[in-house]
Amino acid sequence: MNTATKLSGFALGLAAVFGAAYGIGQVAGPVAPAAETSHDDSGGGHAAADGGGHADPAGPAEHLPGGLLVSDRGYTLQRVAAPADEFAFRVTGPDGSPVTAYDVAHDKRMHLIVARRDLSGFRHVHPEMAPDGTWRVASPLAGPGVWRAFADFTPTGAEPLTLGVDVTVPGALTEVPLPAPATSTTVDGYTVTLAGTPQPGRTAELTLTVSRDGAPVTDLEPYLGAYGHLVALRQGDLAYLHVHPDGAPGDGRTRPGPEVTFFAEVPSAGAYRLYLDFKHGGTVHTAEFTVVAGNPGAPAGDPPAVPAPAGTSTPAPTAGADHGTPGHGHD
Ligand SMILES: [Cu+2]
Repeated sequence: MNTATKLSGFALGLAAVFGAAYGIGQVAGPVAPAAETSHDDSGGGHAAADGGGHADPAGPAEHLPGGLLVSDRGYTLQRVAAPADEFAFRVTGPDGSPVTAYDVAHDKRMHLIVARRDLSGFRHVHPEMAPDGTWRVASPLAGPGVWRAFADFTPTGAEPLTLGVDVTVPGALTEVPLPAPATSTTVDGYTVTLAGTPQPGRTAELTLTVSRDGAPVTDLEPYLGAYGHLVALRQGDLAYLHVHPDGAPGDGRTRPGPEVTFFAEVPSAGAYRLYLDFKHGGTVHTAEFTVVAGNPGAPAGDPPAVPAPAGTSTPAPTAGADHGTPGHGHD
C-alpha cells in the first residue's frame, strides 16, 4: 500500500513533467536560454542520488530517473545534422551556447547509450568532441526503428546529467518482444549469471558472475574504471538508471572477476532490461537480462510486466504464466 502510494505519486510526477516536456516541444527549434525554471515551491529538498554537496535548489526534474528529458536544468541535448553513418549532437548550456567543458566520469567525458524503444539493439559508445562542442561518433543505430539516445555526462561545475532524445531510423520495423526474465544469459561464448533482484525505492545488490567454458573468468580487464559497467532501462519509457559498481580495480579489495557487484535502485516496480558491459580478451562484451522489480503479485490493473511476443496474439491470456519470476530460493 505504501508502495502503491509512492507509485501513484511517481506517476503524477511523470505526468506533470511530461506536460512540461510537451510545452518545451512546442517551442523547440533554436532553444532560447531556458527561462530559469524556478519551481522551488515544491519544497523538494530531495537528496541527490550521488555526488551530493550541491547548492542548487532541487527542481522537480531531480526526482525523476535520468534520460526521460531532452532538456533539464538548463542543459539541452540537440542532434546535429550528420551523414547517415555518423551520429552527431551537442549539449547547450544555461546560456544557450554549446557546452565544451566536461568532467571525466567513468573514464570518459561523454557516454552515449542507445537502445531501441523495444529495448533491443543496446550500444554504449564514446563520441569525440570537436572544439565547437559537437560530439561525433560512428552511428551506433543498427537498423530501422525508433531509438532512444542517452547522453550521460557531467558539465564542469554542474551535476551529472543524462538527457535523452528519440531518433527514428526509417525502414521496415520489426518489434522485438522483451525476452522473459532470466538469471543467466550467454554472450560471445561467455555465460553471465545474475544474483539479486532490484526493489523499488531501495538499494539492492546485484552480482553478476562471468564464466567461460564452465570456468570462472578471473582476469576481467578494467573497463570505464571498473570491471563492469551496468545500465538499466525501464520498459515502457526507457528511464535510464545509474548503477554504481562496488569497488574499483586497484582498490586492494576488488577482484577482476568472476563476480562484479553493483548497487542499484529502481524507481518503480515493473520490468527492466539490464545491460552489463565487461571487458575480457581486449574486447568489450554486453550481457543482457530482463528483470522484474517489486512484488510479482502486483495490484490488479497493472499491465503485464512482460508483453506477449508480437504477432503471436493468442486470444487467451496465459493466466498465471508468470514464469521466470526472480526468487531467492534457487540453489
Ligand atoms: Cu561510456
